[in-house]
Amino acid sequence: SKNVLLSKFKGALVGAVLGDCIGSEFEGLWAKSIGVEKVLKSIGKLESEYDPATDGRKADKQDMLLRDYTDDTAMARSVAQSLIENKGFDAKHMAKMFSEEYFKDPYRGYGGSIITVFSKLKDAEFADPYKPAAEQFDGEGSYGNGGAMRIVPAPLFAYRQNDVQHLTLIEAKSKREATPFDFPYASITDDIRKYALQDDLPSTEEITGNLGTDISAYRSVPTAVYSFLRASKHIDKLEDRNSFEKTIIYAITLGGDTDTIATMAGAIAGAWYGIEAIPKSWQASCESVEDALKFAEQLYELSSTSE
Ligand code: R7I
Ligand code: MG
Ligand code: MG
Ligand code: MG
Repeated sequence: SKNVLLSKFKGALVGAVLGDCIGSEFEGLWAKSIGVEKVLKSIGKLESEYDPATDGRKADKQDMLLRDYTDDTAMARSVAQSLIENKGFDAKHMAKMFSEEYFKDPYRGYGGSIITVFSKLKDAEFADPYKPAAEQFDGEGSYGNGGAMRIVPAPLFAYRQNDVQHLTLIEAKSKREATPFDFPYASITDDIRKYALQDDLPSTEEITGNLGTDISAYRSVPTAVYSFLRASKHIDKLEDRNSFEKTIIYAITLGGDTDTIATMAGAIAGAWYGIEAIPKSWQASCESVEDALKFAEQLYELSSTSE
C-alpha cells in the first residue's frame, strides 16, 4: 500500500530543494523582467535533458552540471542532518553544522548579515549558540527570511508532537501591547485568503506591492503561502502543468527573492501533493535531491518511532 505520509515528507524536502535550484536563476530580478515564458523556457531546458527510459539525464547530457542549490538548501540540509544525527534538537551541534558548512562552501549566496553569525559562532567555539544571532541588528535580531527557508525538516521531525499553536497566540506572546503591527503574520492572512480565492489572477504588481517578494520574512513568507494556494486554481499559460509545478513556476514569476519564495512554496506544495506530483525530470537535474529523499526517509523513521 502507498505510504501517503512518507510521500509527503519526501515532497516537502524535494519541493524545497527544487524551488531553490530552479528559482535561484532569477533571484533579485524584477517580475517585469522575468515573465512566465522565461521561467517555462528554463524549465523546458531542464526537462529536455531527461531520459524517462533510464530515469536520469540523457547520455549526452550527463556531463552537464546539475543545477546547484544555494544557502536555502545548504542550511536546510544542516537542520535535517543535525536532527537526524542527534535524534532531536541540539542547538550547539546545529550551529556548528551551519557554520562549518558555510566555511567549507561559502559561495552559496548567503544573506549579507548571517555570515557574521557564522564567524562569531566559530570564534567562540559554539559556546553560546544563540548569542551571535541575538546580537544582530543592535540586539533586535535579523528579520531575514532565512529562518523560514531552512525550517522544513523541523516540522517533519516533530510531526507527531501536536504542539502547533495559533498564529495570533504565538505573536501575542512576544508583545506587550497589541496593535495590528504586532501581529504581522496574523494580520496578513486576510489578504492571502482574498488573493488566493479571487477568480481572476491578481496582478503581479498587486502581489509584489501588498505581499512582497523581498528578503524579509514578513514580506516573503505570506507570498509563498499565497503562491501555493493560488496554484490550485487556473493560471494562464500553465494549463498543462500540475499544481506542484504551477506553484514553483508562479512563485518565480513574482520576482525578487525567487529562490527563497519558491523554496518555501515548493515545500508546502510538495507536502500537500506528495512526491508523485514532482516531475522526475526536475528531480534528475538538481543537486541534493537524492539527499533530500534520504533525509525524508530518516525523518519519517524518527517521527514514527518517537510516538
Ligand atoms: O535571513 P538570511 O539567512 O537571508 C536569507 C536570504 C535568502 O534570500 C537567501 O536566498 C539569501 O539570499 O539570503 O540572512 P540575514 O543576513 O540575516 O538577512 C538578510 C538581509 O536582510 C540582511 O543582510 C539585511 O540586509 C536584511 N536585514 C535587516 N536589515 C535591517 N535591519 C535583516 N534584518 C534586518 C534588520 O533588522
Ligand atoms: Mg551557481
Ligand atoms: Mg539562496
Ligand atoms: Mg533568496
